[in-house]
Amino acid sequence: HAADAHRTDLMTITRYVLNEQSKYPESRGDFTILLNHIVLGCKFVCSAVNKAGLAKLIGLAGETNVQGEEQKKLDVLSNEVFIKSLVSSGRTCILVSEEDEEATFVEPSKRGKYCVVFDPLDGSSNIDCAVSIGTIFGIYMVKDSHEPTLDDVLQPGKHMLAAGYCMYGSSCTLVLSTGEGVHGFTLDPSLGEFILTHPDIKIPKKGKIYSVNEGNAKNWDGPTAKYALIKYVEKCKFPKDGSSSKSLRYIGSMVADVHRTLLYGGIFLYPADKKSPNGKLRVLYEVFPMSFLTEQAGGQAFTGKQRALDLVPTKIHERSPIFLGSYDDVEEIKALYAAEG
Ligand code: AHM
Ligand code: MG
Repeated sequence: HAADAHRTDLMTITRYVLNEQSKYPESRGDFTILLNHIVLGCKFVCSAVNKAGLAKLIGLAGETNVQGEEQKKLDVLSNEVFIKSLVSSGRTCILVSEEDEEATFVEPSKRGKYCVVFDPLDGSSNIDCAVSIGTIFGIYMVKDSHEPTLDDVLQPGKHMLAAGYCMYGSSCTLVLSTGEGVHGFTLDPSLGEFILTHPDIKIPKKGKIYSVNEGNAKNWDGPTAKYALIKYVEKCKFPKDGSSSKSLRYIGSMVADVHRTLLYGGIFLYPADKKSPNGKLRVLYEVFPMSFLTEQAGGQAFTGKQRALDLVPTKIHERSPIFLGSYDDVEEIKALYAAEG
């Protein structure tokens, strides 16, 4: 039986990536090794997140908390685990993390050819109420591994080799694209393995959900952004063409909001506003990976000016507005921007 085959022939993420890489004769397993070290970081964060509410009692790593001992914040701890795991993989040369002001240049003896940009724990304001949070990552190839420079990571998103995120939600889900579609894996806690559960994710062409922090509307930056956006959300609520209104869903945790958008369709928006004139979300490790996945799933990602993946970042922590999701829904935003601009 097919179901039996699935139960006994487990497609782990490692097996999946090994299969995929074996299509390239020059592949020596480096990418698989790199990915395994990212996966290890995700498993650690998953386990730590599951214990977050207990941390004051038992400590994040499960050790008894000596009274008065300062516990490391979950995002700081997650960052350390990712950095150490990625360096020890021997496959990386430059690491850019949301948590660190400066990029990490791996010492020559441990250097490999990949650059990893990541946000180890995105949405951390949601930790204390146990709402879904996630890790986001993107992978570039260095040009010259003897002389890595910041220019190796200041590349447009379309140059990424792979991108993904891990969501610590009601289950732990890792979504990955190596440029050949988008695939979702769910952590089986009893095995400690990510198993392929969502092969070839395709975002619906048009969705019924919009996702934006509408409470910011007063601050939406004008005039283009402001009027285009106000028109858009008005249309979502009061469609004039007889179609039904859209539902609003906003978790305030990018990984969860984008994950839902990929699976159910619709649009996720984080525009510029008066407080954040370039938007809030970071180009390298938030906007790019999510835009890469959205395009790979058949959707679109737009900055208000251009295709998001065409953007060339000039600073590692640069921000950009982002509108991503179902093809048709993003098309509408683009039209409104063109009309107002
Ligand atoms: P963070 O990196 O400080 O956690 O902030 C990023 C998060 C995203 O996950 C989410 O999409 C966004 O901030 C929500 O912002 P807002 O609260 O302004 O709606
Ligand atoms: Mg973040």
